[in-house]
Amino acid sequence: MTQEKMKKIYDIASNFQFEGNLMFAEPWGNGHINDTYLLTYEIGKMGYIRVILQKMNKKVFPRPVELMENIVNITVFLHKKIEERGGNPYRETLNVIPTKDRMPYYVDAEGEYWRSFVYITDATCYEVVEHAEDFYQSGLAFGHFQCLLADFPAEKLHETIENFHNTKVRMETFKKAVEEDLAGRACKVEKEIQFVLDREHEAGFFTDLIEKNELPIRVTHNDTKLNNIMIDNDSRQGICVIDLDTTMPGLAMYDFGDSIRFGASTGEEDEKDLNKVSCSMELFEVYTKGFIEGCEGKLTRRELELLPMGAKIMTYECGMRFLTDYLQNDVYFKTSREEHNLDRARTQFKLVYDMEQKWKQMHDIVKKYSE
Ligand code: GN1
Ligand code: MG
Repeated sequence: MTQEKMKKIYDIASNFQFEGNLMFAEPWGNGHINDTYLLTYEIGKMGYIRVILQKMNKKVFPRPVELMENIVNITVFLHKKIEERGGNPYRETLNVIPTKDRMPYYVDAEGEYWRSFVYITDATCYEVVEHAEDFYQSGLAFGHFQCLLADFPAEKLHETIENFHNTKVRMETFKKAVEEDLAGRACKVEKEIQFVLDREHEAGFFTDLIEKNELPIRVTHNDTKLNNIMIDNDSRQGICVIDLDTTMPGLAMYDFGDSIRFGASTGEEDEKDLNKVSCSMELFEVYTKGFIEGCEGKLTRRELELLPMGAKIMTYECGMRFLTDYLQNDVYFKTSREEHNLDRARTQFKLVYDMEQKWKQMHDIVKKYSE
């Protein structure tokens, strides 16, 4: 970090209810949206304490006040539930650290919004599944998260990003991006554009069912990547679900599907060598088992049947979003190389294609755990 950036972080940090002396600040994690830092404080003779400080992305989340209201409501609700069940509410949910003015966010001189969370020690976020058991644990934890929030008053939640998993609307945005071709890149990705268009008839699959009131709307996380879960280093349990920015009313299939697209892939999300990318049926199976168990019997027969569709549509949608961003000159997701978004889009399309080949197998696996 530059000296200037470091100074800025120190200034921002001084507005929060932190105690002790700030010793270090370092960039943290691999999120594509917000800027995250890990701060280490020394408190007298008690040793070191760490906290997370995060600058929220205002372009992606235009209403940060509403967003933080959601997060406070969700985390306070989870904190109580976990306590009642005899768990550790400082490890099993995020906890917001307020500012000195007792606000859940701080607005700096440039109008940027910052927030802070208790840091969860001795736990790790993984970018790829190293042990199948960890992926099972993440399924269990995301299923459990949905379950804990089953009686959360959903009407209290603001929609932080409108139409977030409305694949039909995502398709319209994609087609507009192709037409406008702002970055002049469309000619380089004709094959990928065609891949999306060939499957256009599936884009409205879930939105149509929602319109017809055929599926239960639940409070879902909506961004259930493996790296949005912390796995305890000792017990190897999925200890805490993080990145709650998109927790909103949604479908169980979204949460199942987004986990599969990221965690059941044999390659990283931005892998350039597509030969390394496929949807592992072994990983699909362990996640399915974990997620269904974590939901504690709350999923309806129809929801269970639609889990494979959730995987396919979430992967398709995400690939479409990466390609849209590539066409729009990389304005949404953080990138660190010229074709980063294109590489990401390609892995997603490879996965969609692979799922299409393994469609029957995916259904058989879901059936096996749905009895
Ligand atoms: C973003 O913030 P992060 O990195 O967990 C994105 C997700 C995408 C994901 C792709 C608010 O998640 O929707 O699926 O990147 N979050 C938002 O890796 O757009
Ligand atoms: Mg994240």
